[in-house]
Amino acid sequence: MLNTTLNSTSALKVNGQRLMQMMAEIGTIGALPKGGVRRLAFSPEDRQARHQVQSWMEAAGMTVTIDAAANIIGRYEGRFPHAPALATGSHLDTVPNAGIYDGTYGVLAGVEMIHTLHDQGIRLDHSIEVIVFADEERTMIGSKAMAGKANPDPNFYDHPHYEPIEMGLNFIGGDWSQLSSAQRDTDSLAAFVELHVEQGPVLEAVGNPMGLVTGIVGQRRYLISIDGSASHAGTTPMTMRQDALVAASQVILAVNQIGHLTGDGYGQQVATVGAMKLSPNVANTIPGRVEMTLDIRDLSNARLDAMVATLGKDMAAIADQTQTQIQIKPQLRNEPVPVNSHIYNTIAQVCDQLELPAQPLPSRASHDAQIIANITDMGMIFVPSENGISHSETEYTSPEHCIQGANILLHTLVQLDQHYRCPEEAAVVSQKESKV
Ligand code: HGY
Ligand code: MN
Ligand code: MN
Repeated sequence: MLNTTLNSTSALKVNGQRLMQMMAEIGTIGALPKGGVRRLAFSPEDRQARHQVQSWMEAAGMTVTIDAAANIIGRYEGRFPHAPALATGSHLDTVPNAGIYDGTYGVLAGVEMIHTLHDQGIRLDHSIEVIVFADEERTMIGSKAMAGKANPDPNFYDHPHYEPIEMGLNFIGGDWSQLSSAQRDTDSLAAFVELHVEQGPVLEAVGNPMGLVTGIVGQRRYLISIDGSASHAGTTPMTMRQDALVAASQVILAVNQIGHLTGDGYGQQVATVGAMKLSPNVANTIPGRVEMTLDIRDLSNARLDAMVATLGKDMAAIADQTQTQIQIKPQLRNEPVPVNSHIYNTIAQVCDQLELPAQPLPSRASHDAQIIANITDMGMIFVPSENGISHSETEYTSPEHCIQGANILLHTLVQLDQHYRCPEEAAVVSQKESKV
């Protein structure tokens, strides 16, 4: 049991002002002129934000360690320190033109939750960990390594636009050569709950309730390369061209078509070409090579398999018709994951106790939580995103919703602390009983 009576915790509230102050301060690291941030994984800004959060973790009464995958682990000891810990967390790295909430909000709400417990002298039975996962936006190497799902071959993570992953990881305190040591046993965590902004329009469309996440979509990311032949734009007849950009444009339309499939449960899947690079990229030369990314998502692996198969057939026909070579290289694969039903019900119950309306919905963004679900029970809490916008400088969530979400996280972990028994406690209780 808590070292204070349970009803005293029901009045517990995070220090909203301190939370929003941390949000504002961290938003100055990598700040962009229009109010967003750029803190690419493994960048100096990423490292600076990580250092800042580590000092806030220490000020909140946590001990801080960094594992070989460069995950920051802030730990607030419980009464039974050898029992599996309860955990929360998210990421600090961002897409190039990001808002200040994606990932960062979940990390800082976790730090604020511990600071509140520490201020009140409250120790739960379980230790609590707040985890900052490394590079969530591109490779998810932090959570994948912790879950034992990282590819041990660093070349798998190679990408023409990024430095080798070994260098990046080492730059922020990891050690690629020891990556496997970051893997956690399935009995080292009792549960993991991630708090995150919704990044979509669902909650706002129904009056901005809190989000009870039911599951997280499957996601597959690829690098598509198209090779034709670069030659003179003036002297090469149209009938003699192997134009990589013409082929790429047909591939982009084929991707868009699988995104619009209907029937057989289709209708919520998404398919995106988000980045493209062509060479030699000059006006008077026919493009010889195009590299582009493919990102597809759905709640069903079977539909994702079918989308990949359909696109493969389309690309073979396009390559034949344009006399180009088209290759597709997997970059990332996340399985669709349901949340743990007990954690889901606990979050719903806490929203009810806090008199906060709540709405079930799937997460159509990926999160570290779906990777950590490989090693422990997982749940997610969403707060609304204004206009459903994210991965944009105009991303916004109100302070009121940020603070409500942090209170839901706090009370969810307090209740899970009672649900997941500590083996050591069982030993203490049985000792007491035997003395009677
Ligand atoms: O792509 C995603 O869903 C996440 O923001 N990394
Ligand atoms: Mn995120
Ligand atoms: Mn993101």
